[in-house]
Amino acid sequence: MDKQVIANRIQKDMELFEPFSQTPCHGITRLPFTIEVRKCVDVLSNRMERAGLTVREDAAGNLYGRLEGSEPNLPALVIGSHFDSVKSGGNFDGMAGIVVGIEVARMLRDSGVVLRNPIEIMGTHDEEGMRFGTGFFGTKAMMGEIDDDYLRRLKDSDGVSLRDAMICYGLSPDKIKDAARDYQKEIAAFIEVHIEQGPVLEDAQKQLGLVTGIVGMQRYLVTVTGRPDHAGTTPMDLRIDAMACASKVISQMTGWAKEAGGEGTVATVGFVQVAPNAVNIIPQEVVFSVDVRSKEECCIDQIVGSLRAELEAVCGEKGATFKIDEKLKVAPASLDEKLLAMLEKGCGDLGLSYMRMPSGAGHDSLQTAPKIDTAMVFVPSKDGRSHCPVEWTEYSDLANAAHLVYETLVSNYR
Ligand code: HGY
Ligand code: MN
Ligand code: MN
Repeated sequence: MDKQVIANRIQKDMELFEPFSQTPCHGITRLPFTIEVRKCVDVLSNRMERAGLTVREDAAGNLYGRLEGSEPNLPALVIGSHFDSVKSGGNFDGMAGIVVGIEVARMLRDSGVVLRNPIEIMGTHDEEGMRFGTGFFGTKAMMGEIDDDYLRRLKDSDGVSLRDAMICYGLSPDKIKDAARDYQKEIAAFIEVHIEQGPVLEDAQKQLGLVTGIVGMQRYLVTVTGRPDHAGTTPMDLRIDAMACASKVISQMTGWAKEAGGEGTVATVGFVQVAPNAVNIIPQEVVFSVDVRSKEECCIDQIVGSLRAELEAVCGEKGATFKIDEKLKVAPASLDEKLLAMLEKGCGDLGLSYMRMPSGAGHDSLQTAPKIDTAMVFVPSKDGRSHCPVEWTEYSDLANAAHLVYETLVSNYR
Protein backbone atom coordinates (compact mmCIF):
# COMPACT_ATOMS: atom_id res chain seq x y z
CA MET A 1 0.00 0.00 0.00
CA ASP A 2 1.68 3.16 -1.22
CA LYS A 3 1.81 5.61 1.69
CA GLN A 4 1.74 8.65 -0.58
CA VAL A 5 -1.47 7.43 -2.23
CA ILE A 6 -3.02 7.00 1.21
CA ALA A 7 -1.86 10.45 2.38
CA ASN A 8 -3.18 12.04 -0.83
CA ARG A 9 -6.59 10.40 -0.44
CA ILE A 10 -6.79 11.54 3.20
CA GLN A 11 -5.76 15.06 2.21
CA LYS A 12 -8.38 15.17 -0.55
CA ASP A 13 -11.09 14.14 1.90
CA MET A 14 -9.96 16.49 4.68
CA GLU A 15 -9.89 19.52 2.38
CA LEU A 16 -13.54 18.91 1.42
CA PHE A 17 -14.58 20.02 4.93
CA GLU A 18 -12.57 23.26 5.11
CA PRO A 19 -15.34 25.47 3.61
CA PHE A 20 -17.88 24.30 6.20
CA SER A 21 -17.38 26.80 9.00
CA GLN A 22 -19.48 29.48 10.69
CA THR A 23 -16.28 31.53 11.04
CA PRO A 24 -14.73 31.27 7.57
CA CYS A 25 -12.09 33.93 8.30
CA HIS A 26 -11.19 32.60 11.69
CA GLY A 27 -10.79 28.85 11.92
CA ILE A 28 -13.41 26.14 11.93
CA THR A 29 -16.73 26.49 13.80
CA ARG A 30 -19.14 23.58 13.31
CA LEU A 31 -21.64 23.58 16.14
CA PRO A 32 -24.00 20.62 16.58
CA PHE A 33 -27.27 20.52 14.63
CA THR A 34 -26.26 23.41 12.36
CA ILE A 35 -25.98 23.72 8.57
CA GLU A 36 -22.18 23.46 8.82
CA VAL A 37 -22.46 20.03 10.47
CA ARG A 38 -25.21 19.00 8.05
CA LYS A 39 -22.91 19.73 5.10
CA CYS A 40 -20.06 17.76 6.71
CA VAL A 41 -22.32 14.78 7.34
CA ASP A 42 -23.56 14.85 3.74
CA VAL A 43 -19.99 14.84 2.40
CA LEU A 44 -18.91 12.15 4.88
CA SER A 45 -21.89 10.02 3.78
CA ASN A 46 -20.87 10.39 0.15
CA ARG A 47 -17.22 9.49 0.89
CA MET A 48 -18.35 6.47 2.91
CA GLU A 49 -20.64 5.23 0.14
CA ARG A 50 -17.88 5.63 -2.45
CA ALA A 51 -15.64 3.57 -0.18
CA GLY A 52 -18.21 0.78 -0.34
CA LEU A 53 -19.84 1.36 3.05
CA THR A 54 -23.55 1.14 3.82
CA VAL A 55 -24.46 4.45 5.45
CA ARG A 56 -27.05 5.37 8.09
CA GLU A 57 -27.69 8.24 10.51
CA ASP A 58 -29.06 7.35 13.93
CA ALA A 59 -31.63 9.21 16.05
CA ALA A 60 -28.91 11.32 17.69
CA GLY A 61 -27.48 12.44 14.36
CA ASN A 62 -24.47 10.11 14.55
CA LEU A 63 -23.29 8.77 11.19
CA TYR A 64 -22.32 5.12 10.59
CA GLY A 65 -20.75 3.53 7.51
CA ARG A 66 -20.75 -0.28 7.71
CA LEU A 67 -18.72 -2.90 5.82
CA GLU A 68 -19.80 -6.48 6.41
CA GLY A 69 -17.23 -9.11 7.40
CA SER A 70 -17.14 -12.81 6.53
CA GLU A 71 -19.13 -13.43 9.73
CA PRO A 72 -21.71 -10.56 9.78
CA ASN A 73 -23.18 -11.69 13.12
CA LEU A 74 -19.92 -10.96 14.91
CA PRO A 75 -19.80 -7.63 16.79
CA ALA A 76 -18.46 -4.70 14.77
CA LEU A 77 -15.10 -3.00 15.04
CA VAL A 78 -16.04 0.67 15.24
CA ILE A 79 -13.52 3.28 14.10
CA GLY A 80 -14.85 6.69 15.00
CA SER A 81 -14.54 10.24 16.18
CA HIS A 82 -16.54 13.48 16.04
CA PHE A 83 -17.45 15.82 13.16
CA ASP A 84 -18.43 18.83 15.27
CA SER A 85 -15.79 21.36 16.34
CA VAL A 86 -15.05 24.02 18.92
CA LYS A 87 -15.48 27.72 18.05
CA SER A 88 -12.70 28.95 15.74
CA GLY A 89 -10.90 25.65 16.02
CA GLY A 90 -9.12 23.52 13.45
CA ASN A 91 -10.19 21.16 10.67
CA PHE A 92 -8.46 18.10 12.18
CA ASP A 93 -9.89 17.77 15.72
CA GLY A 94 -12.34 14.88 15.39
CA MET A 95 -12.80 14.92 11.62
CA ALA A 96 -9.34 13.40 11.04
CA GLY A 97 -10.36 10.26 12.94
CA ILE A 98 -13.42 9.72 10.75
CA VAL A 99 -11.50 10.32 7.52
CA VAL A 100 -8.77 7.88 8.60
CA GLY A 101 -11.51 5.34 9.27
CA ILE A 102 -12.89 5.80 5.76
CA GLU A 103 -9.35 5.37 4.40
CA VAL A 104 -8.99 2.08 6.32
CA ALA A 105 -12.22 0.93 4.62
CA ARG A 106 -10.74 1.90 1.22
CA MET A 107 -7.53 0.00 2.07
CA LEU A 108 -9.58 -3.11 2.87
CA ARG A 109 -11.50 -2.70 -0.39
CA ASP A 110 -8.31 -2.23 -2.42
CA SER A 111 -6.53 -5.16 -0.78
CA GLY A 112 -9.53 -7.48 -1.09
CA VAL A 113 -9.01 -8.57 2.52
CA VAL A 114 -12.28 -9.49 4.25
CA LEU A 115 -12.20 -9.33 8.04
CA ARG A 116 -14.27 -11.76 10.10
CA ASN A 117 -15.96 -8.88 11.94
CA PRO A 118 -17.90 -6.12 10.27
CA ILE A 119 -16.35 -2.65 10.58
CA GLU A 120 -18.31 0.52 11.19
CA ILE A 121 -16.83 3.96 10.57
CA MET A 122 -18.58 6.35 12.95
CA GLY A 123 -18.97 10.10 12.95
CA THR A 124 -20.25 11.27 16.32
CA HIS A 125 -22.39 14.35 16.96
CA ASP A 126 -21.60 17.04 19.52
CA GLU A 127 -18.53 15.59 21.19
CA GLU A 128 -17.26 19.05 22.11
CA GLY A 129 -20.27 20.33 24.03
CA MET A 130 -19.58 23.75 22.50
CA ARG A 131 -23.22 24.75 22.00
CA PHE A 132 -24.94 23.20 25.03
CA GLY A 133 -22.00 23.17 27.44
CA THR A 134 -21.94 19.40 27.95
CA GLY A 135 -19.91 17.02 25.74
CA PHE A 136 -19.93 13.53 24.23
CA PHE A 137 -23.64 13.68 23.25
CA GLY A 138 -23.37 11.24 20.33
CA THR A 139 -21.49 8.55 22.21
CA LYS A 140 -23.67 9.05 25.30
CA ALA A 141 -26.68 8.42 23.03
CA MET A 142 -24.98 5.31 21.61
CA MET A 143 -24.45 4.07 25.16
CA GLY A 144 -28.15 4.68 25.95
CA GLU A 145 -27.41 7.46 28.44
CA ILE A 146 -29.56 10.26 26.98
CA ASP A 147 -33.18 10.78 28.01
CA ASP A 148 -35.86 13.35 27.19
CA ASP A 149 -35.11 15.43 30.29
CA TYR A 150 -31.51 15.84 29.09
CA LEU A 151 -32.75 17.08 25.71
CA ARG A 152 -35.19 19.58 27.24
CA ARG A 153 -32.93 20.81 30.08
CA LEU A 154 -29.88 21.76 28.04
CA LYS A 155 -30.10 25.08 26.21
CA ASP A 156 -27.68 27.10 24.07
CA SER A 157 -26.85 30.79 24.57
CA ASP A 158 -29.96 31.75 22.56
CA GLY A 159 -32.17 29.65 24.83
CA VAL A 160 -32.68 26.95 22.15
CA SER A 161 -33.00 23.55 23.81
CA LEU A 162 -31.02 20.58 22.57
CA ARG A 163 -34.41 18.99 21.82
CA ASP A 164 -35.53 21.90 19.59
CA ALA A 165 -32.15 22.06 17.87
CA MET A 166 -32.52 18.38 16.98
CA ILE A 167 -36.00 19.02 15.53
CA CYS A 168 -34.67 21.93 13.42
CA TYR A 169 -31.92 19.60 12.19
CA GLY A 170 -34.57 17.08 11.06
CA LEU A 171 -34.32 14.54 13.88
CA SER A 172 -37.14 13.20 16.10
CA PRO A 173 -36.00 13.63 19.73
CA ASP A 174 -38.72 11.25 20.92
CA LYS A 175 -36.77 8.49 19.18
CA ILE A 176 -33.46 9.25 20.95
CA LYS A 177 -33.45 5.82 22.59
CA ASP A 178 -33.25 4.27 19.09
CA ALA A 179 -29.64 5.53 18.99
CA ALA A 180 -28.72 3.26 21.89
CA ARG A 181 -26.67 0.24 20.80
CA ASP A 182 -26.72 -3.19 22.43
CA TYR A 183 -22.99 -2.66 22.59
CA GLN A 184 -22.18 -5.93 24.35
CA LYS A 185 -23.61 -7.80 21.34
CA GLU A 186 -23.01 -5.27 18.58
CA ILE A 187 -19.59 -3.71 19.24
CA ALA A 188 -16.32 -5.61 19.69
CA ALA A 189 -14.06 -2.58 19.95
CA PHE A 190 -14.05 1.20 19.58
CA ILE A 191 -10.88 2.59 17.99
CA GLU A 192 -10.36 6.35 17.79
CA VAL A 193 -7.62 8.02 15.80
CA HIS A 194 -7.18 11.61 16.97
CA ILE A 195 -4.72 14.47 16.81
CA GLU A 196 -2.73 14.68 20.06
CA GLN A 197 -3.58 18.36 20.62
CA GLY A 198 -0.39 18.77 22.65
CA PRO A 199 3.42 18.90 22.13
CA VAL A 200 4.47 15.49 23.50
CA LEU A 201 4.82 13.48 20.27
CA GLU A 202 6.51 16.32 18.41
CA ASP A 203 8.98 16.90 21.27
CA ALA A 204 9.70 13.17 21.55
CA GLN A 205 9.87 12.89 17.73
CA LYS A 206 7.51 9.92 17.71
CA GLN A 207 5.21 9.19 14.78
CA LEU A 208 2.30 7.82 16.83
CA GLY A 209 0.94 7.86 20.39
CA LEU A 210 -0.79 4.80 21.88
CA VAL A 211 -3.10 6.14 24.56
CA THR A 212 -3.04 4.42 27.94
CA GLY A 213 -5.78 6.43 29.61
CA ILE A 214 -7.90 9.58 29.47
CA VAL A 215 -8.39 12.14 32.21
CA GLY A 216 -11.69 12.45 34.05
CA MET A 217 -13.64 15.67 33.45
CA GLN A 218 -16.18 17.77 35.28
CA ARG A 219 -17.86 20.81 33.73
CA TYR A 220 -20.08 23.33 35.51
CA LEU A 221 -21.85 26.57 34.69
CA VAL A 222 -21.76 28.97 37.65
CA THR A 223 -24.21 31.87 37.94
CA VAL A 224 -23.47 34.65 40.45
CA THR A 225 -26.32 37.10 41.02
CA GLY A 226 -25.86 40.56 42.56
CA ARG A 227 -27.80 43.81 42.15
CA PRO A 228 -27.61 46.26 39.24
CA ASP A 229 -26.87 49.82 40.39
CA HIS A 230 -25.42 53.06 39.10
CA ALA A 231 -21.64 52.72 38.77
CA GLY A 232 -21.08 56.33 39.81
CA THR A 233 -23.43 56.98 42.69
CA THR A 234 -23.30 53.66 44.54
CA PRO A 235 -20.66 53.66 47.30
CA MET A 236 -18.30 50.66 47.23
CA ASP A 237 -19.53 49.26 50.57
CA LEU A 238 -23.19 49.31 49.46
CA ARG A 239 -22.69 47.33 46.26
CA ILE A 240 -23.76 43.76 45.53
CA ASP A 241 -21.39 43.45 42.60
CA ALA A 242 -21.68 40.08 40.82
CA MET A 243 -18.41 40.70 38.94
CA ALA A 244 -16.49 41.49 42.15
CA CYS A 245 -17.68 38.16 43.59
CA ALA A 246 -17.16 36.05 40.46
CA SER A 247 -13.72 37.47 39.66
CA LYS A 248 -12.50 36.80 43.22
CA VAL A 249 -13.47 33.14 42.79
CA ILE A 250 -12.25 32.78 39.20
CA SER A 251 -8.84 34.23 40.07
CA GLN A 252 -8.24 31.34 42.51
CA MET A 253 -8.90 28.49 40.05
CA THR A 254 -5.27 28.20 38.89
CA GLY A 255 -4.04 28.11 42.50
CA TRP A 256 -6.54 25.38 43.41
CA ALA A 257 -5.37 23.30 40.43
CA LYS A 258 -1.73 23.62 41.53
CA GLU A 259 -2.62 22.79 45.13
CA ALA A 260 -4.60 19.69 44.10
CA GLY A 261 -1.58 18.27 42.22
CA GLY A 262 -2.06 14.88 40.59
CA GLU A 263 -1.28 13.82 37.00
CA GLY A 264 -2.95 15.92 34.30
CA THR A 265 -4.79 18.16 36.80
CA VAL A 266 -6.03 21.32 35.10
CA ALA A 267 -8.79 23.87 35.69
CA THR A 268 -10.09 26.35 33.12
CA VAL A 269 -12.63 29.17 33.04
CA GLY A 270 -13.16 29.59 29.31
CA PHE A 271 -16.54 31.31 29.12
CA VAL A 272 -17.78 34.40 30.97
CA GLN A 273 -21.04 36.26 30.32
CA VAL A 274 -21.97 39.50 32.16
CA ALA A 275 -25.41 41.10 32.45
CA PRO A 276 -26.39 43.76 31.74
CA ASN A 277 -22.80 44.07 30.41
CA ALA A 278 -22.65 47.87 30.45
CA VAL A 279 -19.75 50.17 31.33
CA ASN A 280 -21.69 52.20 33.90
CA ILE A 281 -23.90 49.57 35.54
CA ILE A 282 -22.73 47.43 38.43
CA PRO A 283 -23.02 43.84 37.11
CA GLN A 284 -26.22 42.10 38.12
CA GLU A 285 -25.21 38.65 36.92
CA VAL A 286 -22.05 36.84 35.91
CA VAL A 287 -22.20 33.37 34.33
CA PHE A 288 -18.95 31.48 33.93
CA SER A 289 -17.89 27.98 32.88
CA VAL A 290 -15.62 25.69 34.89
CA ASP A 291 -13.75 22.80 33.23
CA VAL A 292 -11.73 20.64 35.65
CA ARG A 293 -9.76 17.53 34.67
CA SER A 294 -7.34 15.07 36.17
CA LYS A 295 -6.24 11.46 35.97
CA GLU A 296 -7.20 11.32 39.64
CA GLU A 297 -10.86 12.02 40.36
CA CYS A 298 -10.10 13.06 43.96
CA CYS A 299 -8.12 16.02 42.60
CA ILE A 300 -11.10 17.14 40.53
CA ASP A 301 -13.39 16.80 43.55
CA GLN A 302 -10.96 18.83 45.67
CA ILE A 303 -10.95 21.74 43.21
CA VAL A 304 -14.75 21.70 42.81
CA GLY A 305 -15.05 21.62 46.61
CA SER A 306 -12.85 24.72 46.90
CA LEU A 307 -14.95 26.45 44.23
CA ARG A 308 -18.17 25.75 46.09
CA ALA A 309 -16.75 26.84 49.48
CA GLU A 310 -15.33 30.09 48.09
CA LEU A 311 -18.59 30.95 46.35
CA GLU A 312 -20.39 30.45 49.68
CA ALA A 313 -17.90 32.72 51.48
CA VAL A 314 -17.61 35.50 48.91
CA CYS A 315 -21.30 35.70 48.01
CA GLY A 316 -22.27 35.43 51.68
CA GLU A 317 -20.02 38.36 52.56
CA LYS A 318 -21.34 40.56 49.71
CA GLY A 319 -25.01 39.55 49.90
CA ALA A 320 -24.93 37.97 46.45
CA THR A 321 -26.34 34.55 45.53
CA PHE A 322 -24.99 31.80 43.27
CA LYS A 323 -25.93 28.50 41.64
CA ILE A 324 -23.79 25.76 40.13
CA ASP A 325 -25.23 23.73 37.23
CA GLU A 326 -23.45 20.44 36.57
CA LYS A 327 -22.99 19.99 32.80
CA LEU A 328 -20.64 17.02 32.58
CA LYS A 329 -19.16 14.51 34.98
CA VAL A 330 -17.11 11.63 33.63
CA ALA A 331 -14.54 9.52 35.49
CA PRO A 332 -10.98 8.95 34.28
CA ALA A 333 -10.72 5.93 31.98
CA SER A 334 -7.99 3.39 31.26
CA LEU A 335 -7.92 2.08 27.70
CA ASP A 336 -7.87 -1.58 26.67
CA GLU A 337 -4.55 -3.36 27.23
CA LYS A 338 -5.24 -6.09 24.65
CA LEU A 339 -5.86 -3.54 21.90
CA LEU A 340 -2.88 -1.50 23.06
CA ALA A 341 -0.64 -4.57 22.73
CA MET A 342 -2.02 -5.27 19.23
CA LEU A 343 -1.32 -1.68 18.17
CA GLU A 344 2.14 -1.81 19.73
CA LYS A 345 2.94 -4.95 17.71
CA GLY A 346 1.55 -3.25 14.62
CA CYS A 347 3.92 -0.31 15.11
CA GLY A 348 6.79 -2.76 15.40
CA ASP A 349 5.76 -4.65 12.27
CA LEU A 350 5.44 -1.40 10.30
CA GLY A 351 8.56 0.22 11.74
CA LEU A 352 6.57 3.17 13.08
CA SER A 353 7.99 4.97 16.11
CA TYR A 354 5.52 5.36 18.95
CA MET A 355 5.12 5.97 22.64
CA ARG A 356 2.51 5.08 25.20
CA MET A 357 0.94 8.21 26.65
CA PRO A 358 -2.08 9.55 28.58
CA SER A 359 -4.63 11.94 27.10
CA GLY A 360 -5.26 15.31 28.77
CA ALA A 361 -8.02 15.95 26.26
CA GLY A 362 -11.42 14.34 26.54
CA HIS A 363 -12.62 12.19 23.64
CA ASP A 364 -15.55 10.00 22.61
CA SER A 365 -13.37 7.13 23.81
CA LEU A 366 -13.83 8.43 27.36
CA GLN A 367 -17.51 7.52 27.05
CA THR A 368 -16.99 4.11 25.48
CA ALA A 369 -13.97 2.89 27.49
CA PRO A 370 -15.80 1.86 30.67
CA LYS A 371 -18.04 -0.57 28.73
CA ILE A 372 -16.44 -1.27 25.33
CA ASP A 373 -12.85 -2.35 24.60
CA THR A 374 -11.44 0.99 23.49
CA ALA A 375 -8.14 2.19 22.01
CA MET A 376 -6.86 5.55 20.83
CA VAL A 377 -4.08 6.35 18.38
CA PHE A 378 -2.63 9.87 18.49
CA VAL A 379 -0.90 11.64 15.63
CA PRO A 380 1.35 14.66 16.23
CA SER A 381 -0.04 18.21 16.37
CA LYS A 382 2.21 20.89 14.87
CA ASP A 383 3.70 22.98 17.72
CA GLY A 384 1.27 21.14 20.02
CA ARG A 385 -1.50 23.57 19.08
CA SER A 386 -5.22 22.73 18.86
CA HIS A 387 -8.64 24.30 19.48
CA CYS A 388 -7.39 27.28 17.45
CA PRO A 389 -7.15 28.20 13.76
CA VAL A 390 -3.46 27.23 13.49
CA GLU A 391 -4.23 23.58 14.38
CA TRP A 392 -2.30 21.40 11.90
CA THR A 393 -1.34 17.76 11.38
CA GLU A 394 0.66 16.35 8.45
CA TYR A 395 -1.39 14.12 6.15
CA SER A 396 1.55 11.68 6.14
CA ASP A 397 1.06 11.29 9.90
CA LEU A 398 -2.62 10.50 9.34
CA ALA A 399 -1.53 7.97 6.72
CA ASN A 400 0.68 6.30 9.35
CA ALA A 401 -2.34 5.99 11.63
CA ALA A 402 -4.44 4.51 8.80
CA HIS A 403 -1.67 2.03 8.06
CA LEU A 404 -1.41 1.02 11.71
CA VAL A 405 -5.15 0.53 12.16
CA TYR A 406 -5.41 -1.40 8.86
CA GLU A 407 -2.49 -3.72 9.71
CA THR A 408 -3.78 -4.24 13.26
CA LEU A 409 -7.26 -5.20 12.05
CA VAL A 410 -5.91 -7.51 9.32
CA SER A 411 -3.46 -9.19 11.73
CA ASN A 412 -6.02 -9.81 14.45
CA TYR A 413 -9.50 -9.99 12.92
CA ARG A 414 -9.04 -11.73 9.57
O1 HGY B 1 -12.46 19.28 25.65
C1 HGY B 1 -11.81 18.36 25.16
O2 HGY B 1 -10.84 17.90 25.73
C2 HGY B 1 -12.21 17.78 23.84
O3 HGY B 1 -11.69 18.58 22.84
N1 HGY B 1 -13.63 17.64 23.71
MN1 MN C 1 -11.72 19.19 20.78
MN1 MN D 1 -11.64 15.98 19.64
